[in-house]
Amino acid sequence: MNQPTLLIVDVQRDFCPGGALAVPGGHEVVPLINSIARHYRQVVLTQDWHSADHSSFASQHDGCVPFQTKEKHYGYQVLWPDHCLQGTDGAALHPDLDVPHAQLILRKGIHRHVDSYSTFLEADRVTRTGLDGWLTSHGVSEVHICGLATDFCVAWTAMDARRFGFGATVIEDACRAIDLDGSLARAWAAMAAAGVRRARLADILPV
Ligand code: VGL
Ligand code: ZN
Repeated sequence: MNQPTLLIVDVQRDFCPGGALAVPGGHEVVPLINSIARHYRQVVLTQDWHSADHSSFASQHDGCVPFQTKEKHYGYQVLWPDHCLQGTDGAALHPDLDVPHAQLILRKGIHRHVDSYSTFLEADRVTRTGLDGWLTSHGVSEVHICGLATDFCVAWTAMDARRFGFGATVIEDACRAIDLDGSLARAWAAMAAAGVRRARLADILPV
């Protein structure tokens, strides 16, 4: 199948206003994603899915506060508020997301000591989620990516898609960013350097 697969990244309650790690305007992507998803035959959803003692949480480090960085064995890690605890309402997909034909829901960030922004490779840059193999077994060569947050999970997913040899396009108006100390501009520059294409909904939707 030559059609791109749509990856819908982390459109979960905790990343929307009122949630534990709310992305500004995060809920706005829901109707936009609903409108494009039906144009894709193959859709994959992802969920950030942490244990309550996950090491990316500031609460797990004495004297640390959310949004500071800390050096870990695999590099610098932003410490986050507790979010997307496995099985909780905050970790649920946004209730208005309407993508009944999605084939795979992939949960990531499940290992306590390693974060995983990317849907392909965890932050140690070694542990695979298996998405590359899943896509390859389905004959997929290209992914379109939307969701939350542009500068973290969307960007890392898009760059890793390139690393595994897939064509990758981020649908920018179907994403929202956290934008921590310039992280959004850095993410777009890194994505461009990795050969990630950037599109808008109007480029994707049939006229
Ligand atoms: C995300 C921060 C922490 C994301 C996940 O989905 O972009 N950001 N965990
Ligand atoms: Zn997380």
